[in-house]
Amino acid sequence: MKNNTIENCRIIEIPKVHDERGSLAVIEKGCFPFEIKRVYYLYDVPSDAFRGGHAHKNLNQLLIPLSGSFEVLLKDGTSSNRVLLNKPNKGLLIVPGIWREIDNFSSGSVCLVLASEVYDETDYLRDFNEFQSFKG
Ligand code: T46
Repeated sequence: MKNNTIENCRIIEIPKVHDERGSLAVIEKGCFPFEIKRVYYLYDVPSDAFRGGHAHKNLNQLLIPLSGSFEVLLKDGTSSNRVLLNKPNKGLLIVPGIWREIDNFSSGSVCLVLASEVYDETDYLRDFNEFQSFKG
């Protein structure tokens, strides 16, 4: 977990069915490499808001821009990468041991998060120095 790098984070395309009535995206077992234990979502986010600013020790997550767009800055202690999420059928897999900062929310955006574990505050690294020590 602590050895994960930003290379282990990737965009996952969610299968969709499109016809003249619109699109239907399907998330089911096997779509991505963890079982879902929790689902939450960010909404009514002001465009100048800054979310995240932490890492998780053991949590896998898939962030999906259900509506609108936002950006995710990923850091592994050595490298960083900024990812724009703006397609509701393209989610960002964030593996454990990766610092993330989320900003540039468009008006009305909704960020759906599928998570591999239930909420546990002790899983958070909310201080960047603590994160760097964790990464060794
Ligand atoms: C992440 C981004 C996308 C709960 O009580 N239960 C929960 O499941 C979560 C996620 C949070 N909380 C409480 C903890 C805080 O008192 O809600 C408050 C806000 O949480 P936080 O500051 O962690 O929110 P974000 O938006 O900065 O980060 C959250 C996730 O924590 C994080 O893993 O990647 O959404």
